[in-house]
Amino acid sequence: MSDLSNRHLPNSLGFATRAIHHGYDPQAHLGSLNPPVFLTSTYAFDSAAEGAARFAGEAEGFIYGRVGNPTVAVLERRLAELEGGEAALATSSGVGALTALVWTLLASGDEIVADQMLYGCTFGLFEHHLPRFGIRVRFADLTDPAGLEAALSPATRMVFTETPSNPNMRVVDIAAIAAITRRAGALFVVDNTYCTPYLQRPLELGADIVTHSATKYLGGHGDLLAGAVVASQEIIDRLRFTGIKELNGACISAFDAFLILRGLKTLTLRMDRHSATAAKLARDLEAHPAVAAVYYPGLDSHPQHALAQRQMRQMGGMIALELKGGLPAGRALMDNVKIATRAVSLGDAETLIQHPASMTHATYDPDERARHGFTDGLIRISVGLEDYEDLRGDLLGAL
Ligand code: 4LM
Repeated sequence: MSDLSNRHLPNSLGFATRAIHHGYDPQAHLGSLNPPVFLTSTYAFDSAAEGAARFAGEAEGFIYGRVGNPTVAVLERRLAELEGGEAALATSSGVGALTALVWTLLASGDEIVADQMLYGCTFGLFEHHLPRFGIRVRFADLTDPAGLEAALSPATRMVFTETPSNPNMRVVDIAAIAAITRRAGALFVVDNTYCTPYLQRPLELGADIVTHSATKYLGGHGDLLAGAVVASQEIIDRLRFTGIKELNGACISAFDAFLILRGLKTLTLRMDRHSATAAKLARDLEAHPAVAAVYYPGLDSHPQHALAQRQMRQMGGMIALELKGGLPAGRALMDNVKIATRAVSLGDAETLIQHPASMTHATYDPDERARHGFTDGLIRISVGLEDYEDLRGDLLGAL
């Protein structure tokens, strides 16, 4: 979908400038600095013939809200630009983006190879539900490219990873996995939720498709649910006109698209601050005698520290840790904090603390947790935008 308000900026401009301006021209909208929120479900056609031409893809113009909206189109242009992709599709949630992807691009008999550690509901979709539709998911340790080689089969159509992985912060070498996936003739999908395009651009490293939960850092304020896919125009057209239009209907509201555009204006500032505070807190936590391990790619102790430094602009705002006292100590930490908020989700201004095994990743049963490699004692922190000294005092005091 396109409209006439597109503003083409020279791509020599920096990330923050493009995050604020790309894809919207105020002069095309009565000078309105911010994109208008088009609260409409449908669009009037000039004539019967013109409506038919829009449906046939022979004339430009919006048709119906499930497949496009001018406010949403600004967001889609901006996300495509920031990820370095041809086109983008915004969706009603991150899970809506994933189901649009698998239901549009895969069929019964196809296989996915996925990294062994995924967000709980992505894992649930892949392990517990896709087999009902004849799609098999083989899990592999994609931090080792040999793990991918071993899991590929002639039926592999898609390779899927998060990096860093939710919740335990493993880092996957995007360029290495992309090269193997391409040789296998499959599509490589990277869920870039934890990094955002400011910290990591998977398409530039050879991935075919990027997905997001825009609920998190892209929106940035914990006040909406949304998702996105960035890929070639051909793939995005299929997702829009089949995936969203006929399969899952997971279209985003114009108002939520507006809120994400507002969030994007401060994305670089927020990610700089999330990353700087998390880097300091990770070191503080690692030095504390009650802490058994801290998983943060910026730490020298992280197994993929060097890779993360090559692949990511900064190390992001997510930390996972295990305490020497295991789960009871983790629960006590969660109960003792006063500034950090006990809540799932991530990427908000507020620091959020939660227990993956019983919350975001409760979709893994105990055997699955053991097989997929994360422990009952793991605690996850989404470092917010509060003052570092206050967060340090809160977390170390609670320990
Ligand atoms: C959470 N995460 O971890 P929606 N991809 C990744 C995610 O972390 C999530 C989604 C997709 C959490 C939610 C409660 C890497 C979600 C799914 O929640 O459907 O927008 O995104 O705390």
